[in-house]
Amino acid sequence: MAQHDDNPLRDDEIAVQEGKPRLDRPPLFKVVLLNDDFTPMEFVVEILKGFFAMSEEKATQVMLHVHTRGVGVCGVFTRDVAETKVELVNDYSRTHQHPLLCSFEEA
Ligand code: TYC
Repeated sequence: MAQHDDNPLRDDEIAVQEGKPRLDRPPLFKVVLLNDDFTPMEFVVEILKGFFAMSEEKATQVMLHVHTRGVGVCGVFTRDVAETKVELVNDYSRTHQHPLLCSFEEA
């Protein structure tokens, strides 16, 4: 019996439980830009291109949406990425002395 249990090729008696097929997805957050009366349109377009990898055309479209509607989505990210983007954008705007506000909310 010992002989037969010790045989490394005999694995047919081990019960194997399959794992759950996937992990839950992490919560996602929308990074948004708010309109104001002072930040130049070109600066907002530069932000959308530089921090959110938008083309000139897409960035102009999103900037005009924010300009007319008051708020617009720049992208959807996990919490850490959203927090970092908001901090980088707000720091950059402050450095250039523009009041542009970026924030995030659960998607
Ligand atoms: N309203 C600004 C202007 O007329 C432009 C602007 C657009 C500012 C989007 C902020 O998030 C913003 N110069």
